[in-house]
Amino acid sequence: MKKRILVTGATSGIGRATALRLAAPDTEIIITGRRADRLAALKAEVEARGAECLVLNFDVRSERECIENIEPLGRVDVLINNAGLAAGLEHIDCGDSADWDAMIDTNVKGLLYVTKIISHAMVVAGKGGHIINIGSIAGTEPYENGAVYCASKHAVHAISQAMRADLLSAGIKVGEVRPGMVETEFSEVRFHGDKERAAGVYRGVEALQGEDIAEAIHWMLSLPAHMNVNDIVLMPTCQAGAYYTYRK
Ligand code: NDP
Ligand code: 8X3
Repeated sequence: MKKRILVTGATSGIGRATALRLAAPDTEIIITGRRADRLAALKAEVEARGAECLVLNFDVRSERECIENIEPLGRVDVLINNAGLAAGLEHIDCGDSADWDAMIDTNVKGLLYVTKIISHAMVVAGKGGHIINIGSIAGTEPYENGAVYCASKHAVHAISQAMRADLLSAGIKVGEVRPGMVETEFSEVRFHGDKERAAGVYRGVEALQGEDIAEAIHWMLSLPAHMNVNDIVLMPTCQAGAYYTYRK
């Protein structure tokens, strides 16, 4: 039986790289996101690696859409909770509540909606499973201008630890990957499409790439049944924390 792996937010960056890294003849990769054209193109790439591929085009902020798309799947062996964003970078007194809603609704509530459906199916099936949440160094290091993004990733960190305990007796592994700077569309999204400002984030540094995070996820999934990686923090060599980046 093929291993069924669902990756949220597979249209770009870390999610896209992960879907491709995990694609193999013994897997079925379920790719999700809002941009249907990107999903269609990725499906062809995943299938070229010998995997089966199913596309689910929905918005994780809608619990109804999550239920309609995910519940009919039945068994899923691996869930990569990756869909997420930062929106805006300003002091709390100047923050935009639409940005706050987008981050909380996606990074926290969307992750919860997807996780509830899949973990419930895993518990009922009684065959274990593996869930990996993409957190961030922002999940333990709150930084200036990032109150709500950091709060959302603190929530992911707390949820990851609590759900590991909740799902322990069902033999479901729960891990978290907490990256530092990864060069994806993340900054372009954060700055509402301002490509030049986004490029500035990665100027003078060799940031991580989505493929680097995918490699860590592949390793976590490859370990024997009795081994679980709870938490992994990955940064580029030029970064030592949210406040410490060496630029050339
Ligand atoms: P990208 O912007 O490149 O990718 C984000 C992905 O999330 C896209 O596929 C996007 O798909 C999806 N997504 C966003 N909102 C929704 C939504 N409402 N419903 C469904 N899918 C959604 O960024 P990254 O790859 O960098 O980000 C992936 C994860 O990694 C995020 O959780 C982010 O917080 C985290 N992270 C990123 C870091 C970085 O430096 N880049 C560092 C630490 C953590 P679509 O728009 O098509 O719906
Ligand atoms: C993304 C990395 O440093 O912008 O989670 O919080 S950072």
